[in-house]
Amino acid sequence: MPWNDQFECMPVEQLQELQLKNLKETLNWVYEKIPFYRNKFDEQGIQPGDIQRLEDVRKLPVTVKTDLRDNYPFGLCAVPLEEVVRVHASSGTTGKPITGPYTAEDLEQWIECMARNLWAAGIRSNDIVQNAYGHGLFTGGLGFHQGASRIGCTVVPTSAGMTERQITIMKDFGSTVLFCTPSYALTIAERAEEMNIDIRKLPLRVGVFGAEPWTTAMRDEIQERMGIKAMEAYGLTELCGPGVAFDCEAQDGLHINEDHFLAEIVDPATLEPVPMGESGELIFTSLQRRAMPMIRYRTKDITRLRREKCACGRTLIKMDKITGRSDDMLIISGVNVFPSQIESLLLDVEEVLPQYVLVIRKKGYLDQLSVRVEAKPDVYNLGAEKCAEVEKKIAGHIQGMMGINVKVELLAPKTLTRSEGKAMRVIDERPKG
Ligand code: DLL
Repeated sequence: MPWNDQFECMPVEQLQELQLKNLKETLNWVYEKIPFYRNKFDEQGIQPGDIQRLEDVRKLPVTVKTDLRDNYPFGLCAVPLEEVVRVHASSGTTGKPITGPYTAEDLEQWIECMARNLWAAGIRSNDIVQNAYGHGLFTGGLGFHQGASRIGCTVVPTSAGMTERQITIMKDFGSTVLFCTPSYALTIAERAEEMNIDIRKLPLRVGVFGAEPWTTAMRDEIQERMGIKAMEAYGLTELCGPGVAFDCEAQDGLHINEDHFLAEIVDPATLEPVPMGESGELIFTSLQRRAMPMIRYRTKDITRLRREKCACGRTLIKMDKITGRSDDMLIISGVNVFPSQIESLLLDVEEVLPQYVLVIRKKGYLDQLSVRVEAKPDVYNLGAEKCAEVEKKIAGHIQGMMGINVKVELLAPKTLTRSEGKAMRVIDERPKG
C-alpha cells in the first residue's frame, strides 16, 4: 500500500484534472506575485487565462538556471521573507548559487513527497536510518531527514564524510537503512572491506540513493556488495530537492509526484515536445508551491516518460533512470556519448574497480576521450603487460559497442579521489571559449 494512495493511485483522468486546476492557480499566482514571470508572459503575449488544457503549458516560455542566477537570491520569490521558513541552496560548479525558499506549506508538501519516496522503498517506523547525505544548504540531508521522521523512523544524521565512523555507527547502531549518493555508497562499501567488515552481514537492508546519475549496472554492484536493495530518489533544488520522483518495489522506472510537478519531455535543441516514450530533456512546472514555483523549468536531465500500469498499483507517470544531462553529453567522432554509457560498459569488465573518470581533450578539431579506470589490485599486481592487455580489451569493447575510439588508461587501485557526495566523473580539459 502506498503512503498516500489517494494521490499516488488516483485514476489518471482525475489526476490530470487536478493538475490542470493547480496549474491554473499557480500561473495566476506567479503572474500576480513575480514580476519576472509577468514580464516574460507579457512579452510572449500570453495570459494565465490562455491556459485551458494541460497541453497549453507548451505555450509558456521556459525558465533556465541563469534566470535563477540573475534573480539571486530572492528575485523569484513570490512571498515576503517573513513568510519564508527555510532557504536551501545549490552551489553548482560555476557562479552564484541558486536558492530554494520554502513557505511552511511548501515544507509540508516536501515532507509528504519524501515520505512517499521512502515508504515506497519499504522503509517503516521500526527502521534505523543512517542519513549520510550532506546536511546543510544541500537539500539531501534535511529532505531525507524530514521524510524519515514523518514515517517515524529512528534517524541518525551522520551527514556525509568520515567514512570509517559511518561504518562503525552502521555496525554499532544496527542501521537498517542508508541514505547517500550512489558513489558514496561505493566508497563506504570499499572502506568497509578494508576494515574487514562485511556489510552484507550487518542489519543494513535498503539504501535510497540519488543526487547524481548512476546506471543499473552501478545499482547491481551496490546491491551485491552491500547485500541490500538499492532504491532511488530524484529531485533538484529548484523544485524542492529530493522527492520529485522515486522508484517503487518494481525497480523499473521512477514515479513522478505528478500532483506536485507537471513533467514534459522536449527535444533539447528545438524545445518541441517529443512523442510519449521518446527520450529528451525533462521540463517541470511546479503545481503547488508558493514561495518559488518554477514554470517550465529546464532540468537539462535526459530521460523518457512512460504512462503505464505499474505492478505497485501507483498511477503516477514513470520516468526512466536519468541517462545524463544535456550539458554532459560529449560528441566524440560525431557520436553522442553520455558518461553513463561508458559506466555501464566498465562495470561489465571484471578486471576493474567501479572507480573511473573521463577526460576530454582537444586534438586538432576533434574531441578525444580518455577513460581512466582503476584496476583491481590482483590485476594491477600482474604488471604492465597485463594492464596493457586489459586497456586494449576495454578500448575494443567500447569501440565495438559504441563505435568510438577512446584511450583507456588503467590506474593503480586507490588512485582516484573517493566521492563523499556527487562524484566528478568528467574532466574537461578542452580550451574554454
Ligand atoms: O541533488 C537533490 C537530491 C538530493 C536528489 C538527494 C536525490 C537525493 P541538486 O543538488 O539541485 O539537487 O541537483 C539536481 O542532480 O538535475 C540531476 O542532474 C541530478 N540528480 C538528482 N537525482 C538524480 C538521480 C539534488 N536519481 C541534479 N539520478 C538534477 C540522476 C540525479 N541524476
